[in-house]
Amino acid sequence: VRDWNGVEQVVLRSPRGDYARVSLHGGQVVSWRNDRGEELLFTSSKAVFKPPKAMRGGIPICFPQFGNCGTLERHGFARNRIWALDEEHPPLNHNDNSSKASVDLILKPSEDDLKCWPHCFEFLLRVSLSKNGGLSLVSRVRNVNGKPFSFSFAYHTYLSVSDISEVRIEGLETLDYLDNLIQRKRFTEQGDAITFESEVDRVYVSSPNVIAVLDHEKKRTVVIRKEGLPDIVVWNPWEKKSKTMVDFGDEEYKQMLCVDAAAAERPITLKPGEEWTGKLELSEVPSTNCSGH
Ligand code: TA6
Repeated sequence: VRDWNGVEQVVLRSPRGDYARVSLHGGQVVSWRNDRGEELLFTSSKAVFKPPKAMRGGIPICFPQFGNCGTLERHGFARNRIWALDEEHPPLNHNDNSSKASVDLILKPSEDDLKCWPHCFEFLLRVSLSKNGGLSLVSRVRNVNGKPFSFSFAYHTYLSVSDISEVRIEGLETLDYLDNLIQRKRFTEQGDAITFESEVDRVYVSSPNVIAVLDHEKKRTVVIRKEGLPDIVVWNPWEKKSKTMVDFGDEEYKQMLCVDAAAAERPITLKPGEEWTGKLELSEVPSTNCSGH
């Protein structure tokens, strides 16, 4: 655990030299590097690190709301809060010859949170780095014996890519998607893989639990595995939209792609005492050619 700009961060390392850094601000993974020291997540060069505002990049946790609907701030308040280390499970390192280095963070609602979202929840987040450098995030949300409540959720994952026009996503073919650019109108994906030549902001619904993001230039594939999260949100603001965001460099849209494992179309409902688990696993696979995965 170390202090960074006044907020604690936890650094996880693998025996191979892979590395992840988790900030207690927002419970946000802010860096994930492979054993060659390459950064696999995007962080804007203009990212503003000013708690409580979320920092643009890494993997912000969108809870209890994904999107702009409703009364809460966009994507909910969890990513704008300071989380605590879960004392019951102190950070674990590989030198404890465990299979994973991991840290457990916890978020509970403040009085102010309960004013804008009057539900008693406990949110446990476990971030782990496996021996082969895979990154996993497990979220457990429990309804602490209040009234039933519903929430939407996303791991808002900013992947670093070499050139967005050379990137393709495999695994979402033939799925229905809601297009956020046209009032969430529903379409069916026709392509054999998703490629990018303009702004994209889509929720692919009822998606498979394994998809691949292939970066042709870097000869790299990031495999995304998920559980408990039916949807995949795909977002690239492209040039015009990115110029409207102060914390987004003008040309940076070319080096990023958000591929978010989410529960966005249909909220998740928990009865008192019930618990939901949502899991994300990211692994980097060097791709010799970018056709197969
Ligand atoms: O990922 C989809 C999305 O909802 C886009 O519509 C865009 O708003 C993006 O998230 C960024 O949201 P943020 O609050 O991180 O700037």
